[in-house]
Amino acid sequence: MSLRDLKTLALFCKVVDNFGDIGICWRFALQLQQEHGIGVTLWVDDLRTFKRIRPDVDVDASIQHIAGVTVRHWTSQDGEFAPSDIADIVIEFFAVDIPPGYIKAMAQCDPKPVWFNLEGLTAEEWVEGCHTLPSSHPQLPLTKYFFFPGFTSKTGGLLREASLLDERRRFVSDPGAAAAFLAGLGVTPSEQAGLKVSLFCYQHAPVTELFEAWQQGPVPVTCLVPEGVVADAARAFIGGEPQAGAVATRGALTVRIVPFVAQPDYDKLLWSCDLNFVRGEDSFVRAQWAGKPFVWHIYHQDENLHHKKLRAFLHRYSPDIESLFAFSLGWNGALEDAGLAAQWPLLHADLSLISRRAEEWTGQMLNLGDFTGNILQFARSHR
Ligand code: TRH
Repeated sequence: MSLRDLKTLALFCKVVDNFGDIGICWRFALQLQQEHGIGVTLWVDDLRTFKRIRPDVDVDASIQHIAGVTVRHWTSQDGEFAPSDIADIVIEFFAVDIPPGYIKAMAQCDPKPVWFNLEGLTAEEWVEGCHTLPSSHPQLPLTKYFFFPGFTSKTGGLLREASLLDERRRFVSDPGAAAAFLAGLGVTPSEQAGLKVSLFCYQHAPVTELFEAWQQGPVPVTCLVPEGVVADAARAFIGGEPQAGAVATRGALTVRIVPFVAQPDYDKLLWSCDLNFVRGEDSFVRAQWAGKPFVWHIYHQDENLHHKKLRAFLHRYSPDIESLFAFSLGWNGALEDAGLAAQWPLLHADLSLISRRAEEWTGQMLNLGDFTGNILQFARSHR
């Protein structure tokens, strides 16, 4: 049987909630195109959310080309497709249902495209038993493979651009880079002298409790909050509308609202801070590559399944750092009482230890290869 060239890829993305779906898909699409020369068509339903992380998106265009990627506005499940319309690799992100007409045309291809369902990132062990499992289509001669990102060699590893760590090393070794980047966000030199913390979390995080702990603490803290994040707690602290540029200092805490930056600059924000609060999946992974201490606010799931996922990650990442374990559980509502006022000084005292752990973890994750290289390698062996 002839082998199918793997020159084109169709990635279907539905923006379920927040920015993560499109954040991950855009990063993945760019890497496929820029590092592997693959012709990527990204089908995405919500162009307005996409524009927040990629400002040059045209929210009214049914098709557009951005940085070498073809972006199609995915507006319905209708549509007839011919085998010639079908990409060599077809990827459903987070198990979205792709248009039935597209699947029908996939079945008419010879050889067939390689078809994946990409799942969400979890540290739970069951993933290793499901990663790359095939699933036959009930009616059509097609096989779909389940592909999972992860933290072990029995998973697809983590998304990472080839140049990322070199870019980070250059940035952090240039003492003026962080100061200039933060100044560009409006952060003053005196604010930069404090413990710099970026805060990206969901609205339900115990932010007010954390602000109180910082405000009454002995350590000057400068908390940078991207515009639109935890607006209620930010508004209450600042005493005014939390738009970019708003700032207030109470006790040892300064809270500054910074712009919601384009995706590449978000890495620089993480690299410029001493401690990063991240959430969901993409910023969570970027914080791991930033090699700095981070606290993860996990995406909420029914029956508190997210607490199980959180514990699974903490057991892998920092089983022996009690302060990070306890603070993370409190931050995610996994304890009766978050107790952040008591937990914060313990976490702060361990920041050097946690920094060392962060760097070790980066090395461990590097050894897994990168998600994009891994999925292409699998596709080549299953076409
Ligand atoms: O926005 P999120 O909460 O997205 C979530 C998660 O991905 C979750 O796993 C998923 O199930 C849910 O969506 C549907 O968090 P996440 O994953 O960190 O995505 C945020 C994206 O926004 C990430 O790519 C970083 C980017 N970003 C910027 O580009 N600029 C910014 O200023 C900030 C704060 C974030």
